[in-house]
Amino acid sequence: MAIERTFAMLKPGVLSRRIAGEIISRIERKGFDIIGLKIMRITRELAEKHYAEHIGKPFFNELVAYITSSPVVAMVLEGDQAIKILRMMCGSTKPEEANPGTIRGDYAMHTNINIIHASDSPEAAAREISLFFKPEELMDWSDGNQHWI
Ligand code: FUP
Repeated sequence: MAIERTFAMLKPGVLSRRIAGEIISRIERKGFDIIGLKIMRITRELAEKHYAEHIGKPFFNELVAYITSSPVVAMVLEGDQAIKILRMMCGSTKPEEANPGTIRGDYAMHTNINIIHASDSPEAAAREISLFFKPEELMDWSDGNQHWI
């Protein structure tokens, strides 16, 4: 087993569409432990840090405007190979390439509002978790169910 933590974010629009519960439910059913969860409004400063790799790209300003436009749901998820498995569940960045059954494949039509973010590497996960959560906001819990998941 390779227990990992990953960062996930339900982007602006998800709360307004009343689908946050459905998406979180998929994540829970898969078997992730939710160890951090909060609703927050992203500041421009945080958006620029989170998406630093995209600074200078043609879509960057629009991306920052979108991600700061209304509240998001930020999460830290734990599980065996959590980073890779959550990325698989999200599907491709472009909704037209995301398979049905993935979150983007089922709930998104446009790349610029593709509804969910998930860390793409252990380095990104560590960086993003520390950007969005204080250590005391994370809850390490175990219910003995790991045997069945
Ligand atoms: P992902 O890791 O799947 O979120 O994809 P990227 O890091 O490549 O992109 C981050 C976000 O930038 C995407 F979720 C949506 C946005 N984006 C665009 O708006 N246009 C693009 O051409 C590429 C990405």
